[in-house]
Amino acid sequence: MGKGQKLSLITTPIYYINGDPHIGHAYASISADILARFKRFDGFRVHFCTGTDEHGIKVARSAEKAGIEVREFSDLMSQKFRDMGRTINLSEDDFIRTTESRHIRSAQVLWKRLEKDIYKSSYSGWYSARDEEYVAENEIVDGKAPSGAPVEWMEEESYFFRLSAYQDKLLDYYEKNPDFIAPIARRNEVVNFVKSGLKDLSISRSKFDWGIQIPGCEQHVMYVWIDALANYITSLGFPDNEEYVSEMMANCVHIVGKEILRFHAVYWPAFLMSAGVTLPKRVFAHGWWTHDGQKMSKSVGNVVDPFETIKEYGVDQLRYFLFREVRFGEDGDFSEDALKNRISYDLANDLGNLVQRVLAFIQKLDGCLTTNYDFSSEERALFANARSLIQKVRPLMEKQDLHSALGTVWDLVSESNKFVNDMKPWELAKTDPERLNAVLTVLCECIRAITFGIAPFMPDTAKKIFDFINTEGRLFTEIDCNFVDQKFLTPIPLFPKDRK
Ligand code: ME8
Repeated sequence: MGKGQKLSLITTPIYYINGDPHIGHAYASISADILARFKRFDGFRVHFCTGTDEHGIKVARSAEKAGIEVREFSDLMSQKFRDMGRTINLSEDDFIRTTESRHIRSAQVLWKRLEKDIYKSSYSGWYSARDEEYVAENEIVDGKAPSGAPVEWMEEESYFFRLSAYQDKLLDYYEKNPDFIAPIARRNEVVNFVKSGLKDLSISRSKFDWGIQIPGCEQHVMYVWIDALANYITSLGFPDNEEYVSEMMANCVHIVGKEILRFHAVYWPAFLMSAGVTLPKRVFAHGWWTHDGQKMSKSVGNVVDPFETIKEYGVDQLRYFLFREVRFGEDGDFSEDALKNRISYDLANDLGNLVQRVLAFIQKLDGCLTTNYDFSSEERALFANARSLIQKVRPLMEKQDLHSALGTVWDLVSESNKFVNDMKPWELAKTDPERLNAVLTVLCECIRAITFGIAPFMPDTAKKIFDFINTEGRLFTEIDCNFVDQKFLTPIPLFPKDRK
C-alpha cells in the first residue's frame, strides 16, 4: 500500500439479476462513479466496486421462469450489468459476482466470525421474495409488503443472528458518528426504527438451495442479504489482508437506494461489529426516479432503458442531467423533455458556447496566448474564482451533494459567459489585441477550472476540452499551470444539435 496516500472506498449496491438494468441502476452506479473519479483527481487511492447479487429465491424463480438453468441465467444477466458499466462509462476497479469462489469463501468466513451471535430456532412469518425481505405483521398493508410486493407465509427451521443485542451499540454508534447516515431525514428514520426495538434476524433458508452453503451445515443456505452485504469486504480481499480491509472500510462511502438503507445502516454495521471488522464511514441513501410521474415497472412498460437513452442523447448528457435535475438524495421524475432542455440550455448554450467562443478567438491569435498581462481587478476576481473552484466543490462532494457541486461549477460557467459578453472580445480583436490576450487568459483559466469541475461528471466531454487546451487533466493539482506559449487546438462543437 502506498504509505501516506489517502484512501477511499466507494461502492454501489450489487444488483439483482432478475431483470435487465434500468435507469435506476445506472443512476446509482453513475453517482458512485462521480465520487470515485473526484477522489482520484484529488490524489486518493480509490477502490470503486460494483457488481451483481445473484443468489436468493427471486433470482432462482426468474431463471425458472425463463426456462434457463440458474447458473447459465446468472452468467447471461450479470453480463448485462457489466455491459451497462461500459455504456455509462463506469470506472470501477472491481466488478464482483456473488457466485464467484472468492466471495463464497469470504461470506463463509464472515459467517464463522458471527457464530457467537448465531443460534438455531424456527421462523414463521411473512416474506417478500421481490424485496428479499422479512415483513413484520405490523408492516403488512392490504396484505402486501410496504413496497407493494406480495408476501408469502414462511415456516422453516432457521439460523438467527442476535440483532437485538446490537440495539444499544448501534444507537451509540449513530450518536457518536452523526455523519454515518445521510441524508439527515433518512438518518432519523433509521434511528427511530432502531429505537423502536430490534428483533433477531433469520439468516438462513432451508427450502431452496440457490445460495451460499452455511459452513458445516448442508441443509441451509445463507439469507441472501448476508451474502450480498459481504460483497463489499470480499472486493477488498477479505479474509486476507485485514489491515487493508479495515483501512479501506474506515474510508468507505456506500451508495444505496433509500429502500435498502435499513440493510446497510442497521444489519450491516451490526454484522461488522460482531465480526470485529471496521464499520464504513458513511452510508448515503439516494432517492428514486419515476418516469413521467409514474413508478417504473416492467408490466406498465415505462422503464427507462439506459442503453437506449444514451444511444439517443449521449452518455455525458445523461450523466449531467441525472445530477443536475434533482438534488442527490431526493426522488426525481425522468422526462425526455427535461433531458432535452438541460442538453440544449446548460450544455450546448452555456458550456458548449463558452468553450467554442473562447477557443475560436484564441485560434485568431494563432492558437497561443502570448503575454502575462497586468490584470484589472475584475479580471483578477474571476481568475481567483477559477482557481478556487475545486476548493468550493470539495466539501460538497464530501457530503455527496452532487447537485450543488454541479451548480457551483455552472456558476463559473455563467460568470465566464457574462465576462465574454461584457468584454466583447470580438471588438478587442480589432482595437486592443494585448487586452484581448488578457481577457482570453482569464477565460482559459475559467475553462480549465470548469473542465476539472465537470471531469468526474462528464469524463468524455472533459477529455475533449483538455485536449483543446492541451492540459493533461489527471489531478486537481494541475489546475494552475501556465498557459503562456502553449498551443491551443481548434475546438469542435461539444454538444452538436444534430447528434443522433
Ligand atoms: O436491492 N430509481 O438490488 P436491486 C433510483 N441486490 N434508483 C433505483 C431505482 C429507481 N427507480 N430502481 C433501482 C438490491 N434503483 C440488492 C442490493 S447491496 C449489498 C444488495 C437502484 O437490483 C437503487 O440504488 O433491487 C437501488 O438500491 C438499487 O438500484 C437496487 O437494486
